[in-house]
Amino acid sequence: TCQASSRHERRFPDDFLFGTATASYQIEGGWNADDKGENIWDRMTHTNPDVIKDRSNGDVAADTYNNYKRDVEMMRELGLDAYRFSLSWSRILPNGLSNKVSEAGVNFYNNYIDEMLKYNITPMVTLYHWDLPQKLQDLGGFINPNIADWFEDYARVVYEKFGDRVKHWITFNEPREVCYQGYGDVTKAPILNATDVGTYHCAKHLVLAHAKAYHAYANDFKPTQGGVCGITISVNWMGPLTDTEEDKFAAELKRQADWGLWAEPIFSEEGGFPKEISEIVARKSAEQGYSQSRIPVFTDQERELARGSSDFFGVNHYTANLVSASEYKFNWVIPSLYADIDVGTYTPPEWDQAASVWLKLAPNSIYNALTHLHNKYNGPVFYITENGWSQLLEDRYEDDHRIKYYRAALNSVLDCLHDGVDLRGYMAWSLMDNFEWMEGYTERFGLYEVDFESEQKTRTPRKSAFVYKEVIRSRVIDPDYEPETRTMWID
Ligand code: GBH
Repeated sequence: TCQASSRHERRFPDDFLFGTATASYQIEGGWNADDKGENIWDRMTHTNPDVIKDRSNGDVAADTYNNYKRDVEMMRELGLDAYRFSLSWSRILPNGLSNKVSEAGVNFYNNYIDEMLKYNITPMVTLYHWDLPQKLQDLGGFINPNIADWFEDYARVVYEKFGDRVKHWITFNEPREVCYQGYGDVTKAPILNATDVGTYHCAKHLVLAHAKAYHAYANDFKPTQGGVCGITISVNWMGPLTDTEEDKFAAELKRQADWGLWAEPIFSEEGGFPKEISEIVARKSAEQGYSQSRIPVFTDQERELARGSSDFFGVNHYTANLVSASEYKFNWVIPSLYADIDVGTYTPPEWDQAASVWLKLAPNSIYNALTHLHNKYNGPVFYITENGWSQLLEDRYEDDHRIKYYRAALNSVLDCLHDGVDLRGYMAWSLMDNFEWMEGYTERFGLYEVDFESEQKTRTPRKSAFVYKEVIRSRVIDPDYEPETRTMWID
């Protein structure tokens, strides 16, 4: 990386979009407000509360459904250029299908979007951040190939309702977490635990759903609305533990399993699933007595539909692992995605540890991940659509670890810009504390603390909020900046 560039080059361009990110189920509440339909997180947390660490749920969460004006006020306090949030599919289409559109749901998002635009904040909208309408789950969710048409129908509704004002669309947030954690494991709804085939069948159908929604926009909305449509994939950096060919190949397999399954069909020249993974799974499936490979293939037509179907690459980035062909292996259930690739991962103990077990401050990890993707996929446009640090509630205002993490991350962003990565924006996760999925409210990612005990779900800026505000204002990272007050203001 470039340490030596002079200070005036270590600046964020004026048109670089600084923002924060959230997701509908994690903040909105209003789980049954008006005619909103039930989604898979409502169902799972209500019928199976033990799967959530503190037995909590998102029924009320930060109550953004009633507090959206305060949220926009916080965006103004921070001086954000952009705000990334997601739409609750079953708030807009209570049954998941497009025959019935909820007026109340559409009104809520109209108000939210209009309030942002009033203050020149660019909305960046995710269509799917994990809250599938329960009705569609009952029909198989992402295992049913019809999901691609259902998702396209939903996408057309939201382009039509909001596309006059929303110019940045993200179809899916983190396909790996949807497919592996939700279908191939039990760490996200719908906790299906179909370890052998769940991840792979979900992966194919999710890619096709994305592609159909992309083409619907490109063909029928983009010509008049003029926005962009892409996908967000979680890309943590996976480098080799040692310089041996075995470890380098192990790291490549790990990258293909973590994000290649979704990125290759969309961003690569050839399209389709990563070859090495397809070969391994086909061989193991035969050995295991399956009549067909556990990983499906794309027909030529499907491959062409998905290839090139994204205007940008959205990256959620948090951390890094070192990958070994022989050491540090975990006892994965056989067969499953990670048993199929059969590699080990390691993180050095000297990397700072967040409250989340999986999250450490890994040096240069944004630079390593983005330059890799830049070279592999011929320099696409990137947005970092999430990046952030968790703490326990105890730290409250003084979140110095988070500040250290953000400064390191933003320096890594500057290294990317310096080396020609076409990175257009950075969204910090998160604007405020929220429902952290299986961890409930025990892990906090917010620049603003939320008092979930209070009636108003009171939001209070942490120190990191002031530090981020100053970066956005000045477009440089001042390593010594200390806020002079704990009281926020709007410039
Ligand atoms: C993002 O996922 C999500 O998009 C966002 O909703 C979430 O709140 C945020 O990160 C913070 O977690 O428990 O060892 O099985 C980030 C990627 C990948 C992080 C899966 C948690 C679970 C690892 N996530 N990981 S483990």
